[in-house]
Amino acid sequence: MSPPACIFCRIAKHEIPARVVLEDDDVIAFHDLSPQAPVHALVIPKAHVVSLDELTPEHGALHLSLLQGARRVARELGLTEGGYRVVANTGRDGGQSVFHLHLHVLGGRPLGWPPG
Ligand code: DGP
Repeated sequence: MSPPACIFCRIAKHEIPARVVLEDDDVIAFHDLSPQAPVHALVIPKAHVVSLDELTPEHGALHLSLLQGARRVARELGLTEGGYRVVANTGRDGGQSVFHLHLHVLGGRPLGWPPG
């Protein structure tokens, strides 16, 4: 079910604009509104899944679609050679602020570790 107020559900349905990088039947990827690196995109399932913690075996091939989506975004945005980071902030302590599962794909500069 898709909560009417979920901003990422609305992006997935093209009800609100986003700079889309790629899209298929299962996932859509778009540039982050508030980039934390020279390249910062998000890969989301089109179906509403709250967080990585709610992505279960019942979601089947969606796991693969999301990971391959991140890889395809990295290729599309020129990150493959230099490398990149894929992050799923999950829940309160994980720093999640939008409660529709998303993979951050970050790159374009050396990224620090550990995260804050
Ligand atoms: P997180 O804190 O892990 O839940 O990341 C949510 C990200 O979503 C954050 O980096 C900003 C981004 N974001 C929030 N609202 C929008 C939006 O309306 N459009 C786009 N493109 N990105 C958004």
